[in-house]
Amino acid sequence: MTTPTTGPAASEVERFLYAAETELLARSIETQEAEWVYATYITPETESLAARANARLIASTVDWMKRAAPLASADVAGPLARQVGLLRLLLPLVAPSEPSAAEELTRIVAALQGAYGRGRYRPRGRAEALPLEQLDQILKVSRDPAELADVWGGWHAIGAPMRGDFARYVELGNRGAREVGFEDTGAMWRSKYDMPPGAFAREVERLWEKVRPLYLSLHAYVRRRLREEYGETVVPRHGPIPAHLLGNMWAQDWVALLPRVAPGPTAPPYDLTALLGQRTNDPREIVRYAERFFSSLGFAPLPPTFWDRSMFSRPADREVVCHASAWDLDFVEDLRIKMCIEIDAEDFRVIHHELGHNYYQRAYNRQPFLFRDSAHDGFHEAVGDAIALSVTPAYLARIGLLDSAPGPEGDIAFLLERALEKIAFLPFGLLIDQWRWKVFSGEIPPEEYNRSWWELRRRYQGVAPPVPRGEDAFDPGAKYHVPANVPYMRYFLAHILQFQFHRGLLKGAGGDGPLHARSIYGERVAGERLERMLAMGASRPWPEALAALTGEERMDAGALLEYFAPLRTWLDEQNDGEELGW
Ligand code: X8Z
Ligand code: ZN
Repeated sequence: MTTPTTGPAASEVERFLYAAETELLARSIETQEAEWVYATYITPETESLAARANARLIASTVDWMKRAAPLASADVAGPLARQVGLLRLLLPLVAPSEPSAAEELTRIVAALQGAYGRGRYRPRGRAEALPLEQLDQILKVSRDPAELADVWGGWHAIGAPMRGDFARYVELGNRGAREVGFEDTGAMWRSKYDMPPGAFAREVERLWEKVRPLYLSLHAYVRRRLREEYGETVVPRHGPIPAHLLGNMWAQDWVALLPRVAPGPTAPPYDLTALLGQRTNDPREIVRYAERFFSSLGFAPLPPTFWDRSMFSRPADREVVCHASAWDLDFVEDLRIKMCIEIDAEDFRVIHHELGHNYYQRAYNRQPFLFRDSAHDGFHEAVGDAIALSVTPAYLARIGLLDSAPGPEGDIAFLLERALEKIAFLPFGLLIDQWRWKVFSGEIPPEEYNRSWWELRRRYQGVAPPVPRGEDAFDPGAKYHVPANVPYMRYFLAHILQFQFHRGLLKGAGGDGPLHARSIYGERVAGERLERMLAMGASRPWPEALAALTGEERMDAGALLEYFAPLRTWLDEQNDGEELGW
């Protein structure tokens, strides 16, 4: 390596980063505290506290970014240059430097989040307005298309009032992103993957093309079963599936349909919701199951403060943001989850997902502040899900939740359930940010927000709204991550990566058999390898982190396809005579 002849020396960059990280850590903690209080106690005052903390964090981050610009060309060793680069990508939103615009933007973002959290709807014929969890429950169990359409439309109405604020958020956020050198907020989001933003957009398309045939197969099978149930006037033979019939508010997870789409001989051999309900009505007990899984891999138990400070249930006396999330308030060990846990199979999975975040956060807590993050954001979302792939029927039997492990005759039902969760999700995971990227770039103007949303929903997912939706509605606002300003492509990536992690973790683990039947429960060697990757945080480009776990440097949908191979064969047989697509 050559000695730098121009530009600042490494020690100067080091001093700069030390000062920047010290201040940003303090500001970030302050913001997390305000955000936590707001999300667990929505009032006008907590909203304003959260907005102000965010404004201070953004201002300070932008200030450090601008001061870092002359250092970017510094010929210093890798880690310092990487930290300076990550500083530019620290926030999902940048406000314009003009104080009144920054104040307006942070106020809007907090208000949108609160509007979502307070959302309720009183379904026809009911006495009370219900929160999202209960509306979603109706979507899971009702088979009356009129009731389903009512509940679906009622929840989606919460989006309409957000439209103006959302358009303004796009405008102001873009101004901020341009001030710090990005084309727009979407380009900033696409820059977080150790490759040029254009290459990243192509990378997600590449992955989608690999899994699309499996999605088409699942879609055609489910459409036929729903057509048999509801009749061809409700579910068309060749068209998209009506979105209110899929057992989930956004048609992103179709697991609720399992009892109706699994035919007799492949009927689900057990009902995890019922098994959990027989054990306990205490949400903490359900969280303990997931904690014990991580312990079996060699991870230390969660700290006592986790149990004291987390929010596990919807409080009776105040408004909260129920959408599940995992936190690390001091960026060291003040780990928490915030979730309105229902004792059921879905939340059993979500808890594993959330704890994946917490164990990741703790594993990288000795890195410099700017490296206290995942290799890329899809990694953060994939860890807990990869663990949950090890929650096999044999594992459930091993921990005593099931009396005995079902034989391979249950495999198709099991894989169908997993596909209704994971494969159904893929196009949804992809399209949210396809939409937002175009919104941020201006390709989709405000007067086309809803039309373009449904065009993408139809193109990728093959679903359609129960009634025509015009520009008086703003349906993206009815999905948490849009008002909450959380990028979404991470979940698409995680749905590919988690299978790759699962396959990688199993290398060298005991036992054999097909991917879907294997579990890393109790496998210390797998646990050590996982810990090593998690502890890297964001210190190295993500291909290196991926290689540490799997030996592979590219994201690869092959593990997912291998996992579902037996189901693919079965679906294709079932689809004989069906036309795929819409
Ligand atoms: O938002 C989440 C997690 C919190 S990080 C519960 N997920 C996405 C969603 O609910 O839409 C997990 C899967 C997709
Ligand atoms: Zn998550």
